[in-house]
Amino acid sequence: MTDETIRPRAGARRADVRRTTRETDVRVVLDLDGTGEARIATGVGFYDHLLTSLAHHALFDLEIGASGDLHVDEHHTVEDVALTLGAAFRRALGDAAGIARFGEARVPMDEALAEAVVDCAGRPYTVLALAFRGERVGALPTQLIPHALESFAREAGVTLHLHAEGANDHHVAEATFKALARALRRAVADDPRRVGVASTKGSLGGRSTDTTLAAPDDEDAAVADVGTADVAAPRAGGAHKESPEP
Ligand SMILES: [Mn+2]
Repeated sequence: MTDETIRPRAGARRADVRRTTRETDVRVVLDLDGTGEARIATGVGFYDHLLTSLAHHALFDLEIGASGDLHVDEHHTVEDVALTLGAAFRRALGDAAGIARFGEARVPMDEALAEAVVDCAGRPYTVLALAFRGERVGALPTQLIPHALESFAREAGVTLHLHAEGANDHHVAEATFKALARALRRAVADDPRRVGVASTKGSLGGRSTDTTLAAPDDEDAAVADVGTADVAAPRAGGAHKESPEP
């Protein structure tokens, strides 16, 4: 190997996570090194649209199947899909060795403009300023969009700063997910000059180079890590069940 930009991966960055509660049953299959192929079926059409856009612009392959208590409302389904996607992201990223760690992007959609800045360091935090004007876009209540992003960040162990404004809520939401996608794509990309993790601590948050990963500081943010079949889910009654790598 003479080209330093070609760094073989220790393993595929894929995860297959299932999360089941009395309210929802969610399965997420995620490949961080995909082509943007998405098959999303949450039962909430505009949410499918946003998640499809996320996968497409992040170049993640993403399959999401969810059946939830939509007869109650969209809340549990939207939240639990986001939690499961976050868990899959964290698991797929593994020890995060060799990645850029930080990413940012600004994406317009007609009159709307969104900015995303992310840190994939195992530190769940969200700062959101999303200027929605109405109560819903299609079947998705706009107030669930920040809730979904917070839920994703918590389980993914990602710091998210997202700002977006515009006259049309569909545009604001879509630009937000596209900006998030582009920022995540950059953050998880290889830094060919980086040996090990991009942290002076030597580990990123709860991640380490060991196969048994330490829990993050915030117990609420705990997710099933490598070798863990079941852990308590953040919302009552849930558990992640992670399929073994193929
Ligand atoms: Mn909730």
